[in-house]
Amino acid sequence: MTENGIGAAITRKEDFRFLTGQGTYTDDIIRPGQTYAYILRSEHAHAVLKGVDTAAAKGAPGVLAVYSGDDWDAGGIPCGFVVDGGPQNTPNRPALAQGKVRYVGDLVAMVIAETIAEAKSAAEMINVDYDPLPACVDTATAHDPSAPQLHEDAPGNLVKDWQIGDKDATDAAFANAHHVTKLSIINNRKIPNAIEPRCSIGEYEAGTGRYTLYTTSQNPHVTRLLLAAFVLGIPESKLRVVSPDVGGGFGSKIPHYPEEALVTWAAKKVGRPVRWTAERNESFLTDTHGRDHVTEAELALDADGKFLAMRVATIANLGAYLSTFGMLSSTYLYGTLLSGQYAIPAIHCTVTGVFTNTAPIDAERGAGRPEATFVVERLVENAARETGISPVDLRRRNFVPVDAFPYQSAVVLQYDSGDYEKTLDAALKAADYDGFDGRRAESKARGKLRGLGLSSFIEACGLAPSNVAGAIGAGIGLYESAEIRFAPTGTVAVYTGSQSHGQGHETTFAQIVADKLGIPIERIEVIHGDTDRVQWGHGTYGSRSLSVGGSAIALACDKAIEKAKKVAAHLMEASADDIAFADGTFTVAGTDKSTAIGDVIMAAFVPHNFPLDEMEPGLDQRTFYDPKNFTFPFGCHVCEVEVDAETGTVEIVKYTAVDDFGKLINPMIVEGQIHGGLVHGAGQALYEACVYDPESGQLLTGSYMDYTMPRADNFPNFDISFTETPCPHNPLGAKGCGEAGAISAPAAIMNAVTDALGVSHMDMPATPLRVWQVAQSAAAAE
Ligand code: MCN
Repeated sequence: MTENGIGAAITRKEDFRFLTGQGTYTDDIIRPGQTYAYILRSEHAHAVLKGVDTAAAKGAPGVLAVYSGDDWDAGGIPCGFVVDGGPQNTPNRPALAQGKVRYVGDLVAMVIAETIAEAKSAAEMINVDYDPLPACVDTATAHDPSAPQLHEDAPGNLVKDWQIGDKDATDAAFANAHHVTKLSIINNRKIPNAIEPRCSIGEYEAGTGRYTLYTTSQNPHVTRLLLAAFVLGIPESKLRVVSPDVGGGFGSKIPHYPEEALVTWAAKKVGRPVRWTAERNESFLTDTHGRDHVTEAELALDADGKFLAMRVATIANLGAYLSTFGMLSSTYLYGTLLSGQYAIPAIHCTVTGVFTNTAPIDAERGAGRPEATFVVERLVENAARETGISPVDLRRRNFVPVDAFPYQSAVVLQYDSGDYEKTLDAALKAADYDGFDGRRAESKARGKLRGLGLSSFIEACGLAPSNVAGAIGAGIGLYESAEIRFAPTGTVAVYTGSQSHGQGHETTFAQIVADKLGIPIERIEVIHGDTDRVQWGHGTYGSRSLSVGGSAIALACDKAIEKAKKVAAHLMEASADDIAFADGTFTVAGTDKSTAIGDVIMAAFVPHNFPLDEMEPGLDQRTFYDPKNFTFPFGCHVCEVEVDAETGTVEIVKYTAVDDFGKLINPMIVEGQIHGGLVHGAGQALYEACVYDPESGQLLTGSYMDYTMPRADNFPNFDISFTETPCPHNPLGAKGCGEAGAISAPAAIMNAVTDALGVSHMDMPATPLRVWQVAQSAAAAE
């Protein structure tokens, strides 16, 4: 193995600049002549916008321009995903509200001034005439005829009624079931809370007619496409989008936001760069939120505990406007995952997508798959408790067997590879499952309730085969690109269409190249995030960067090796067919001739005596890799909690995760991703709740005083290990890992909490107040 190549747990190359404060985030970029934008936002959840008087603000000191919806003359902010190609209600969304505001934080006016203080002061002089309307914030009732209506062209606040699976087969299976387990589930709305707030700087160069947008994006090319083609109506070549270092996103930096359009549009109008940086309260109010489902779910079993069918009906809150990929998480990334690790012959799922007077919803770490896993794993756990079959046995009885792969589920997906018993067995052993009764008794002796919960999860990641993306309604294909460029002295630049925002791509992608080419990792640079420098790419989400983007890099390396073999053959006066390559050295079969890759690279740049009619100079290569299928990582997580029934506090005392991501490129980075994902999922299960006032539609949890984020001292050391079942269809054999923790943890934790409390269900987050109430009721019922 090449030193620091695939499999090496090396520290991250990018961390030196991050840890020494030398990263370049969007807000660090200073442009000559820059101006500052402040966005005046709606204080009402729902109101008619009768007038926006900007006259006084326009005359305020330092002010260069003030715009309201009346001034917005560009296109609406587009939605990039129309489920199944339509029909879908997708009302127009101007960058500044016109006629109505639809959530607290909706954009009403933009002030541009010499300083941010002047912009803010001037915004106070804007007189907005609102006629408040009743707000609709409740997911469960948004579709009721009596609910306040948000959009004229979306009757009943309906985005779309969607379904998947075979209804008749499912109903028939339920009719013959021996036992049916039912659950009503609220999957709580989350606010992603990336550490770096959103920031966008727009710039216009009159001489060339070119715009530049510096922005906090997970997918700069997608932003360029949407902004150029749909909003500004300019050729894509007239817009450069740069996303430098990005400080976390968790999905919230996927969408194309109105603020990005506004600063770019306004830069031409004011003739100077315009910058906008979100304050933390704006992040709470206006970053896209995640989850927010209300679900009725049922699982049908026969007398032997075999699953017969699953029936799920979900209302999914999409917020006030459709965000770029709004409906994707609630439909295809949700309904198709409802088979979990199990062979379930019939599944039927309906999803009713609704508008409400809340911030738009889009992908949030896991995006649909945590919601699906929660439904499946809570149903399975409860079915075990109700039938008296142990949760372990019930899972074993229903797992997709190891010889059934590729496995065609009842909801479209074909699982690539898996060995579910293996992760279950490993997790039970690592968690000392057999010793749990003893630990529970010991907790009881101390007056504490101890519970254990399992989650055997699956996810579909590595988004996505382009033909599937197209078939379900995405406006783009989802291949990924890589270009590998050499310099004469043997350094390598790797241009990737994905966009790291904390995942460590500069390290892991360089490891792939080091491994493939036998070049030291210090001589490899990974470049992303600039549409002028990098070929078209789709960015980072859906844990796709390694399995799709990394595969593209591996294939580009293979192409470069093929070309280099010809150069090496020329240098060593041999036939290219006789050249072998390993660990950075080309050899001629059957001889002791060899030449190092560094010499071959140099020779490719100095083709003094190349047979030019047979071989071009240079080694650079580009690949567009379109995966054949998603990858299907899986695992088994075991959580143990201790509950104090007196105070309602829940402590995670033991967390064991055995995951399978196929081949690991950097086990240390993968562990870090698991840590982050688990904490993300634990946040949803125990701490984080985004709450809007049901009457006024005000966000009640709009600051860290009200919205509880998990902290390091909430957790024990996680026990993390891996099994390795390679992905059979990508060149690395690797599956994605970035979301797994967030997908699995909520179910494992809530299975443990309900086990401790001896109740069949409680809603997330299991806050002390809720747990205390449930514990009191449970005690009273005894
Ligand atoms: N990796 C590996 N071996 C594997 C799989 C992955 O070494 N078998 C490495 C990859 O090379 C990469 C990292 O692990 O360095 C994550 O890879 P992958 O699973 O492909 O996920 P992405 O890079 O596409 O990241 C997206 C995913 C998502 S969808 C969210 S949301 C998320 C996340 O990753 N948001 C994050 N992790 C985050 N981490 C940070 N710090 N900040 C965020 O906002």
